[in-house]
Amino acid sequence: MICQNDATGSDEGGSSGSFRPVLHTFLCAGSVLAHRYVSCVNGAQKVRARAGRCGSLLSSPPVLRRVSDPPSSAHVSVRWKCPCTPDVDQLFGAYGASPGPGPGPGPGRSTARPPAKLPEDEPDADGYESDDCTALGTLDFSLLYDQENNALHCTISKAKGLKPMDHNGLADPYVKLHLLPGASKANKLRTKTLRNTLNPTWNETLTYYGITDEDMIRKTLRISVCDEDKFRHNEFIGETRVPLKKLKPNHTKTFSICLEKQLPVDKTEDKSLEERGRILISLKYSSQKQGLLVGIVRCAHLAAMDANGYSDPYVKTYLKPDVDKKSKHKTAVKKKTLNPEFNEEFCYEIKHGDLAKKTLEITVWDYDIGKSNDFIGGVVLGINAKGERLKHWFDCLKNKDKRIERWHTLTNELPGAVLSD
Ligand SMILES: [Ca+2]
Ligand SMILES: [Ca+2]
Ligand SMILES: [Ca+2]
Repeated sequence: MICQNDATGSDEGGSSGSFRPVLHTFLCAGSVLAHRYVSCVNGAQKVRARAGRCGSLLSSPPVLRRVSDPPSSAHVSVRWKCPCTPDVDQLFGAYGASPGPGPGPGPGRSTARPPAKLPEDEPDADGYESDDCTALGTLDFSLLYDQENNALHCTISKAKGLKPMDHNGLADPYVKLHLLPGASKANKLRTKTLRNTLNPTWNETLTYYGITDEDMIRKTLRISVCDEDKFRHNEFIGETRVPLKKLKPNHTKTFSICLEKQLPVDKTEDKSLEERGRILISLKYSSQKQGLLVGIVRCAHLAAMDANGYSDPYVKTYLKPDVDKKSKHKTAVKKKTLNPEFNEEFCYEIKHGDLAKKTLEITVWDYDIGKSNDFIGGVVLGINAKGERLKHWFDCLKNKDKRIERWHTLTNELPGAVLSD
């Protein structure tokens, strides 16, 4: 059967037939997801063809926009509703963690215009409930999720009345942050140490980059205060935990809490997939180049794979299935860093209609001299992926010639991947 997608053809010409190969493929595979995808794309194509001078509106369907985004001039008063939106919502709603807008409320979703008078610095009502309050001390901090830049800013202000940990009746406190669940090394940030005090003032902001809306629903920030010791192990003083779903996007929340004893690690934590850091990937299907442009922008908080506490990261990409073994691309190696910037882009020449069947596999490695390189982590984008990974792939397929950049979590395992360098 030959159903070639006419790559150079205009949108008007036979748009209803242009996706038949994809439809055929997926119907054969019995994939409901794919069927929805195809009907969605077809629908969007038809509308685009009919749209005439409204084309600019349609080139960025609102399904891609966060509701909290400030309206651009093209979106001032018209909220164009893609006929496929219900399908898209249904598709992604199944994964429960879609950051995209849609009907109905959902966790991590903000309103288009937040109420004008939200209290900016409302102390956490849950504070001061613990019996350990007087024993371990209190901690003041504030958290801000910057949704647009995928950053979680944690400002550690001060502690008061910390438990004495040293012979001189004082302590040398610092604050440690962990994102749970996650690999400890890749997720750990800390303040400086302040010497000989039980009432330290840090006023230090620690930032996690590459935080997604999915993280904000799923993750908990663990904040612990420790005493630094020169000649023995540092000692734990107390901690607190903040489920990130308690935070509203783009809204600073101030906490004043009593430190608690070390809380047992949640047994329900999924240990099978360990987090190894974050990667910022851009995708664009270029109709001019007839190919998928994969941008490896940068990584953040990578796991350390060398004895010096760093890695020498580089990134490899494959577009699978890779029958000709020609799909491998590699970035340059960045020496001794856990936050490398790559800014490299690879082009996979492929017809748009064939792309839906493919899977993009991205792995991050630590380059080592004299032995085989260490696998740091990876991520797979495709129609069989879930959550943000599926949504990114889907948005790329649906929006030709639009560069879409998203953060993804790297994990220590890839489904079905053969990990060899
Ligand atoms: Ca000490
Ligand atoms: Ca190594
Ligand atoms: Ca190395």
